[in-house]
Amino acid sequence: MKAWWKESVVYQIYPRSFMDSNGDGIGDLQGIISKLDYLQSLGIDVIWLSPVYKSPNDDNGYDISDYQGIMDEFGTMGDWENLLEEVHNRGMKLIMDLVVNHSSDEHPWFVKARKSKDNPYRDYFIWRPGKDGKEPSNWYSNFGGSAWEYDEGTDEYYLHLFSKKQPDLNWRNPQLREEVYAMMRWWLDKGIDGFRMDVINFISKPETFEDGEPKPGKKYASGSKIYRNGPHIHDYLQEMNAKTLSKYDVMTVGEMPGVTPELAQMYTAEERKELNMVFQFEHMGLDNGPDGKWDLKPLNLQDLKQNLTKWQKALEHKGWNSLYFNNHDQPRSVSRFGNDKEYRVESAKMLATLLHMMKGTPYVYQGEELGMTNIRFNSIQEYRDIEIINFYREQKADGVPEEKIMESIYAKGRDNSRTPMQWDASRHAGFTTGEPWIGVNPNYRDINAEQAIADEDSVYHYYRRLIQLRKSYDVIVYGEYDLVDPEHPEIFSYKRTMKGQTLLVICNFYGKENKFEWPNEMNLNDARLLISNYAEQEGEELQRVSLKPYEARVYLLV
Ligand code: TEU
Ligand code: CA
Repeated sequence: MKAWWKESVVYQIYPRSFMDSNGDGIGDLQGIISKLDYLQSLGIDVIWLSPVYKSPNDDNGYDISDYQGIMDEFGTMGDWENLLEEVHNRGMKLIMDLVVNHSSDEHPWFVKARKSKDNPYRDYFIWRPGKDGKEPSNWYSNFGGSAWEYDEGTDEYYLHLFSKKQPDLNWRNPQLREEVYAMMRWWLDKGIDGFRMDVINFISKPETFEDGEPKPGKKYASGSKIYRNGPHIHDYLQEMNAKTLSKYDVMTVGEMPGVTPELAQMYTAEERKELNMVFQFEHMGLDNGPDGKWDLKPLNLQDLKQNLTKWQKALEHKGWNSLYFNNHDQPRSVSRFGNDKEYRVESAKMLATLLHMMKGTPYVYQGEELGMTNIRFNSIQEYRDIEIINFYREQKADGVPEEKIMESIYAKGRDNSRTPMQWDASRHAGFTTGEPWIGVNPNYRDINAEQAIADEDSVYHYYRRLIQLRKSYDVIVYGEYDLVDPEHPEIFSYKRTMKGQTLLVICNFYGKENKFEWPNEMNLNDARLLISNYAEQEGEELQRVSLKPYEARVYLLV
């Protein structure tokens, strides 16, 4: 079925780092408004706003203390209404981040819940007595330490899968669910166009909490097998859909670490009425070693080809994919999968081609369209992310050498994507007139929006053209996907087909020349080059093309 959200390109804004309008060093809503023309020129259709709600900022707004109020640092509800209106005036849409696996411990619900065991709000959260004087289970939190925090006042522990300032909400409680749905309707009635749902496949918890198996030498274990895609997850999502989403023409994307293609089919199948699409994480884990994200391992292209192809095929006729290489939790893709030194522009364009020609809704994370790169701060003091800081502390305590810890942080730390957006070559990249809350990447004099707009060959203009292509050719949105030349060790090639039209995408994933054999079944005489990151060569033999470092080409055959 056709749908506007299948034909859209989404742009993610991390408000704290996007644009500061008042010189306090923190991005804000008026700052975003001042850059809407920029986003419109880029051609994007939907803006996803990371959380702007009231928050003590233990996790930069992913710890919410008032779901219906705007964070003071970002502006007022008036500013937000202004933003929505200005987005709509430009023919774009706005989706909000819905963070309801947990709230902040400063949310009034939790403040009341911890008062006493018989407080009416107690059951909005997950409380358990200790087991033999210890935590109710040996689960670790995603940000380090135990997932349980002892509350002295009531002599029980509460569950927090993230920081201890992010207590998990108890979705078994129907009243809590109704409160969440009412809050969602309140935003939907204000005219927003949908939600991105934070770790939404974590909301269904078990009744009893069983210990996990700790890795050798470790005290705590993962509980993720139990809390991911938990027992009532589909019931909750269907209930949510019936009580909120179904009444509006909106889009939804559920963030789902640990989702499999089979489960994603269930979450996104139209007739099941749960979500439109999910963010899966398998391709983000292909460069993880056995000890998880900080354990560095080079990406094997075969793994990426197989994995993305598996997802493309699994959701081809059931459900829908979201396409992303970047977000506010991931390192910059040009540094991670491309080459941010000799071939920054070429490899950023290649990665964009690879992603945007696949079947699904593409997501662009702020600065990705400029080819922004990872950051290497000199000392841990300059980092801001709670996950990085906790990881550093734990590793230090375990006696891991500083250098090794920093290598992991340089490669995978979330602050890589959170340095301020690089607008121009002026002080602090034009992000703020004050002192930025986190350091600007020193390469802003060369990599910035002003420079990119002035240069027809920039990564920015390439994204603009990719986005325009999606608007011009239905085959890019709806065509079937098939991998081409699966065995090629250095080239990722695939085709898209629909109603006699074929699109051939060829991406050289490496910084050296590589040969590509034109597929026999495709008539190369009919091939027209739609886009490439290198100039087209007159009279070139297509039968066996030689691709330059990180070269990407898209042909249309009719
Ligand atoms: O992230 C969920 C998640 O599991 C990861 O991506 C996580 O952030 C971690 O970095 C993996 O190493 C979501 C948000 O996107 C993230 O910013 C929040 O910190 C987290 O939920 C808690 O709300
Ligand atoms: Ca500000």
